[in-house]
Amino acid sequence: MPTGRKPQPAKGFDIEDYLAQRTRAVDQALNHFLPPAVTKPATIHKAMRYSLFAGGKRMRPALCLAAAEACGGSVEDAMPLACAVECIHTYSLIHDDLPAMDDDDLRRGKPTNHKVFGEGIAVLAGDALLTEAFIIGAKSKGWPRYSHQEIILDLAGAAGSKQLIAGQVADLEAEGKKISSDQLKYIHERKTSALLCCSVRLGGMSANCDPDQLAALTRFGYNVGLAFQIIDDILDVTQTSEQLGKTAGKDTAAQKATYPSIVGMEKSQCIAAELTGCAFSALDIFAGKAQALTAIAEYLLKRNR
Ligand code: GRG
Repeated sequence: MPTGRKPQPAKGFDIEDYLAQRTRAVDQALNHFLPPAVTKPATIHKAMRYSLFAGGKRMRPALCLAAAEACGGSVEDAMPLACAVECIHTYSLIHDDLPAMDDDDLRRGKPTNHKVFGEGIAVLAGDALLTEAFIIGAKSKGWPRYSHQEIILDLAGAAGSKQLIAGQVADLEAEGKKISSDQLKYIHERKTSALLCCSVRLGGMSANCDPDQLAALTRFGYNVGLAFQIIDDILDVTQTSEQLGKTAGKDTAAQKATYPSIVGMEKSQCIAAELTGCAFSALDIFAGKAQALTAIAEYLLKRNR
C-alpha cells in the first residue's frame, strides 16, 4: 500500500486558467511542428492533425511544462518535448481504437481516426505521429546534463516494447481472463504511467535538472500516472460517453479487469488518493516551486473527464 501525504489543495492557484493557457501554447507549438495539412500526401497530414487537434486534455504536455518550471526551466525550452509526448500519446490512442485493438468509434468527442480516414490511413497516421515525436524531440536544445541521445532514449524507452507496448500486449493477453491486482498494476504502470512519468522527466531534463530532482520527478510521475489510470477506470463506470468524449462503460462491457472491478469503487478512490499523496511527497525537494505540478496532480485526482 502506498504511503504519502493527504492531498491538499494547491491554494491560490487557478488550475483551470493554467491548463487553458498551457493548452493554447501547446496547440500553437504543435501546429508549428507538424507538417501543414496540405503537404503531400495531404491525406496523411490531415489524418495526423485530425486526431492531434480533436480536443485532448493535453495533460502530458502540461505535466512536462510544469516539471520544467519546478526545476527553474522555461516553457520555450520544454515545449518541443511537451509536443513530442503528445504526439506519442495521440498515436497510441489512434492505434488503441483500431478494430484490431479496442475497436472504438468515439475519441476526444469525435469519430475515431479509422472511422473517418479508414483503417490503413489510421495505422499510418499513428506511425507517422510516433515518428514525428522523435523528429520534434531531436529539435530540442540539448542540455549539459542531458544530450539528445539521452532525451530520445527516455522517450523511446517509455513508448517501446518494455513499457507502453508491453502494457498493451499484457492488456490484450488479459482479455477474457481473471487477473490479479498485481497483474493489473503491471498493465497500468506500462500502458499509462510510463508516458506520464516520461513527460515529467523530460520537463525536468529540459531545465537541466540535477539527479536528485530527476529522481523526485520520476517518483512524482510514476505515482500520478498510476492514479491517473485508476481514475480513468472509475470514470469509465461513473461518466457518460458524452462527458468523456469516448465510449463509456467499455471496460464493464468487455469484462475487462479494472481497479473498480477487482478492489471495488471506494477502495479504488482511496488508492488513487494515496498515490497522489505519494506524488505530493516527492515534490518536497522543490521547496515551493512545484505549485503547478501539485495543482495538476490534485486536478487529475478530482477530474470528471
Ligand atoms: C502499436 C498497434 C499498436 C498499438 C499501440 C500502446 C497502445 C497501442 C495503446 C495504449 C494506449 C492507451 C489507450 C493507454 C491508456 C492511457 C489513457 C488513460 C489514455 C487516455 O488519456 P487522456 O484521458 O486522453 O489524457 P486525452 O484524449 O484527453 O488526451
